[in-house]
Amino acid sequence: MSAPLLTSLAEPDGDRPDALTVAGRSCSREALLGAAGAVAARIAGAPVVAVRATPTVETVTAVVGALLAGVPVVPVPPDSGPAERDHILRDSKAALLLTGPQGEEDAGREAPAGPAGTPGPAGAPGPAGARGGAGPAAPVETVPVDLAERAAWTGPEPDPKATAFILYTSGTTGAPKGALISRRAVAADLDALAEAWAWTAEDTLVHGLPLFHVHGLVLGVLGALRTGSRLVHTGRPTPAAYAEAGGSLYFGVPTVWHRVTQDPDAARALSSARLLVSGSAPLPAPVFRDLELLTGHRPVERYGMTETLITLSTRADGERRPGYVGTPLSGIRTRVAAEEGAEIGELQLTGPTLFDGYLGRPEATTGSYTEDGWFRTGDIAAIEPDGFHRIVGRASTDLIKSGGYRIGAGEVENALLDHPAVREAAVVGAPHEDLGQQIVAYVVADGVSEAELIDFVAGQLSVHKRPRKVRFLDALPRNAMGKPQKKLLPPA
Ligand code: MLC
Ligand code: AMP
Repeated sequence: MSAPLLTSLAEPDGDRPDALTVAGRSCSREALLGAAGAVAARIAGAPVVAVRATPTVETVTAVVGALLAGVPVVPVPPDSGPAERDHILRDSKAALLLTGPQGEEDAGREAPAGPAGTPGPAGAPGPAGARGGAGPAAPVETVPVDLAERAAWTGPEPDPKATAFILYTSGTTGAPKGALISRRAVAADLDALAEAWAWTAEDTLVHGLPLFHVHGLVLGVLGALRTGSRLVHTGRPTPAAYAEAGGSLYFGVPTVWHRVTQDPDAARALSSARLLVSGSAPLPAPVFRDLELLTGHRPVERYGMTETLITLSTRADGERRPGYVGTPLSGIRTRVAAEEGAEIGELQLTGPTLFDGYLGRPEATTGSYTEDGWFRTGDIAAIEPDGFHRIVGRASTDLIKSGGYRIGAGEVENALLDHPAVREAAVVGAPHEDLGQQIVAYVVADGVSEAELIDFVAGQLSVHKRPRKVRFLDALPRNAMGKPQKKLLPPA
């Protein structure tokens, strides 16, 4: 049984002024705990709370406050446009939205409903903007997080089975689904990772990943708070910022590590680190080798999913092999469902870090498990005789990984089809040296430019879901049944 989720929050060095730094602003654990206590007091009893997940100390404070109060957190990507933000707020039924200082970063994308405690008028577009889909718009109250506030939170420790996070994640079709992640799953995962990576309060963790996904938020914030390590969030994951931060433990997606290898001076500055960790997408073998050449470190690779948290990893005290994501973390069991005689097949998992289903989608939840109760990752993998796992690819080409972000082709296609000039759309992930895959859209449309369509998608969904290229066709290739044949699309 794991210790309560936020056990190490006030320890060690509670008054060290730079225990937590986000985008250049620092605070002590004591200050974080006090400000989070004030958040907890304001939101206690709410069924769920959304957090506008900018890379700020306020976001960390909001998340910690909600976890103290036992209120499930729904992180909202700060650059999400109205279609995506409305879906998340509506689907999660969040009535409160915790934010940093208004207008701090992406001013103009979000109009607050009114001052704190004053919900916008029912039915009026509040912070959720123009709501798509059926049903009236629910008012969402914007609650600013004030770092100067202090309150000692004395509420009881929430049930470990309770939901810590509702993380919205893309499937192959339709809008993102809310994955329910329990407190005990988070605790079990962080403890298993701490063991595998020898991660302790002696470490300084550095990364600059977004605070609305497992990687940056669960590992990158709660991991530091649970192990007691210092955290430096660089705001953006740039090579220069990583080099300057002087940490011992670094997290990055492969795109970040690729960019580090393109900046040899920054890369060399990471030689003094203890461990470089890559995850969220396949780390190309040449990037692994360049990192080793420049930093002297063979990176640790770990594999995970929103629905399972991190389940496989190489270890601080073990072999690290390019192209391999290591062995199961403590408590995780894996199997490969291969056809007779084949070595590769779908990777399936069980263990304490698995999610509790998709919010309000029992059929999707059931469909993500085998009949005998193993979670179906949708990733194709092979397990070597020595237990090392290799991820070969995804079963469906309609789930794209670009820059470590998971993007459903269907969601982008639907956004494109919402443009009046677009009659047909097919979206694919094309191989890309830096992003792993880049989103390419094939459309049948008249009187609209590539740039207009890219901006249109960026305006509706999160900016990272925009196509990087748009190709115009006279018709999509289809089979005799009329189904689009993505394999027959011309090269990007
Ligand atoms: C560009 N921009 C636009 C635009 N085009 N804005 C509006 N409209 C347009 N048409 C702006 C962006 O807003 C941003 O501006 C800037 O351009 C750059 O955006 P980008 O091109 O998307 O950034 P890029 O450099 O490509 O990002 C690379 C990256 C990013 C690596 C930094 O992809 C990233 O952070 N990836 C991490 C994803 C992640 O954490 N995944 C984990 C999932 S959990 P501005 O103003 O903002 O600069 C998981 C589980 C596990 O997978 O195993 O971990
Ligand atoms: P997400 O739900 O955004 O967390 O994305 C999960 C997906 O990312 C997995 O299903 C994999 O396809 C991919 N992924 C994560 N880590 C790795 C890795 N180390 N190697 C290859 N693919 C990975």
